[in-house]
Amino acid sequence: MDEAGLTNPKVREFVKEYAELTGADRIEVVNASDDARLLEEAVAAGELEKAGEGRYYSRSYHKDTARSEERTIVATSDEKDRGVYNNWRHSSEMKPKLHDLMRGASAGKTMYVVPYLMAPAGNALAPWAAGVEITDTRTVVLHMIRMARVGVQFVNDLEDPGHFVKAVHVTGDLENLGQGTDGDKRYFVTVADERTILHFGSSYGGNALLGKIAHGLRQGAYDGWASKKFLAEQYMLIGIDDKETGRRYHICGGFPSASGKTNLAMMAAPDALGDRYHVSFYGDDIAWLWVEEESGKLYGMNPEYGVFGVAKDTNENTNPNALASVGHGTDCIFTNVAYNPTTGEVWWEGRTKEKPRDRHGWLDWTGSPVADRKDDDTAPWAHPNSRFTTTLANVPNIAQDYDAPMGVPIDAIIFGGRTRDREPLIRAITDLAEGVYDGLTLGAEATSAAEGKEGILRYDPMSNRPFMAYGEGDYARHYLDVVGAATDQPIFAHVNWFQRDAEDGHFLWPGYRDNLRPLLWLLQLKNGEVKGRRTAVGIIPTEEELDLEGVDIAPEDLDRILSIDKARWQQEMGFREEHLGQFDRMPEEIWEAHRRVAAELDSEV
Ligand code: OXD
Ligand code: MN
Repeated sequence: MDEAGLTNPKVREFVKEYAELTGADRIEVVNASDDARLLEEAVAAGELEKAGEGRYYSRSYHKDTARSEERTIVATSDEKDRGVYNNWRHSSEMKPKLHDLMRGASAGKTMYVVPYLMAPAGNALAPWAAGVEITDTRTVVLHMIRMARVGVQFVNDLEDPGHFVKAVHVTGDLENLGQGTDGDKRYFVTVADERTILHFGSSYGGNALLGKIAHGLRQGAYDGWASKKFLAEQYMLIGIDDKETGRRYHICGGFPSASGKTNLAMMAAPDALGDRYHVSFYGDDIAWLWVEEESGKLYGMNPEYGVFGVAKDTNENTNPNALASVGHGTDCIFTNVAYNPTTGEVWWEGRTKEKPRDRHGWLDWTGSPVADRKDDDTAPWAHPNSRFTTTLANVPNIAQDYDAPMGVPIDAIIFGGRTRDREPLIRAITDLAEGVYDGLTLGAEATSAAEGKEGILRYDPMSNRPFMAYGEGDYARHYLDVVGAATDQPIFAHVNWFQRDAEDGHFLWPGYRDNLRPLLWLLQLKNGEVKGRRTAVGIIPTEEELDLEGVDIAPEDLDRILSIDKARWQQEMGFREEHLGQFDRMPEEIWEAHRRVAAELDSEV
């Protein structure tokens, strides 16, 4: 610690405590400048392989490929923090349990100490963004360097030396943890009122990169509520420049997983509108929101420094910017995609229409040669949750000011479900309580019988269901308070790119780059430049208002995505009532919004 210049005495105490507990052989403090050396070491040790020049490939243990929601727990010392989704447990139960699991579990290993900041340096929320992850896995360190700002400078000079998140990651013996069985030994615990994260039993993604989800979402949400200062949301964040007027707008928003959040965040303007508009990328997964003191406006920033993107279906058509961000020389890391060690190529389902024709040399995500497969073996080559990890600066349309301390003023907050009917292309909501109500009733269609019944959403409030840190009613209250305190209220909207024809199932809206069009309409509505058409569930664009230059869409399809199916909506209101009824202390404003929408639907002809 001396050698690395780690001077914060509280951090040093924390490191010593866990070095003793886990029994690690040696301690290594990491700065971002150690990246090249650590990459080399990881390649030499066989933890990473080279995927061509300046790109890397890793494979996780085959039973350790995704976040585990059942094993994820928020613990505090106050039972009032129990919510429907946060798997609350008392910290006096969980801390000893985790300490027992971690005791001696890093023996023989190096304990890496990764000081990080989940904010641009100097940001108003930086006091809640400092943390130290200690981990016994080198590839976790390499991911953290890409996903967060890493270095001792982020914790050495804290105003309060003890105000950092203590994040402990111990991998455990992956082959003997009973993943997914009754004897599952994994635990991923955020002790939120002690700002301590204890994760045991995985080395993958959100289970192991503790800055991202455990701190950036769960701990951040709890801190934002406890301090009354901010929100931590699973939102993408983009800027839209109107080159004609010189105005710049910022939109953030939440989408349940597999609803196209990364593609939206990295989108380029459609060709027909490209001369006038430019979309810039701030982040694809997390936004922290607060009211900026001087202007009184709602501001947002992406606390992350990189993208941990789902590889599946990423291609030249769906997301060319993502592909460019993982090109040669980017030092990106692929995990669990298909890999060809002879050529250094990588591939995943949806990368190209057809699989690589020459199968020679290709290994699937488990490391087995695909050439040895039987003809009828249809198992995917890449794991469906295979990922790419790359820093924000590698994304071609990264916003110029992505690293600026100030953050950006938020003009609109959008929620996007994935629903085959009922939800129109866009409906704008100008009332705060109705906007929050809409976010709380966000969901995506159940995708299999096990997950729910057809036509009934799997609700995912604000796309935060797996990241809720405290009670949902208290969360709604806090959201209303934070956004309600802003002088210039953002406009809300619900979007849906996924409506399908009832008969042949084709998508009614082309999606991808064309998704900019309804967003431009939303900004025009906020500016008073268009009026839209009022409905019980929000304002929707008229056909004339939506800029459709260069879009190939049948008139009857357009009509469908710009209309409201009253009967389906009335049915939905019943489901929503049940959904909201589960939560304690749901603010009266939210229930009023629900009743207002229901009454308007009933009174509409
Ligand atoms: C997630 C992620 O699991 O962003 O949502 O990785
Ligand atoms: Mn996410």
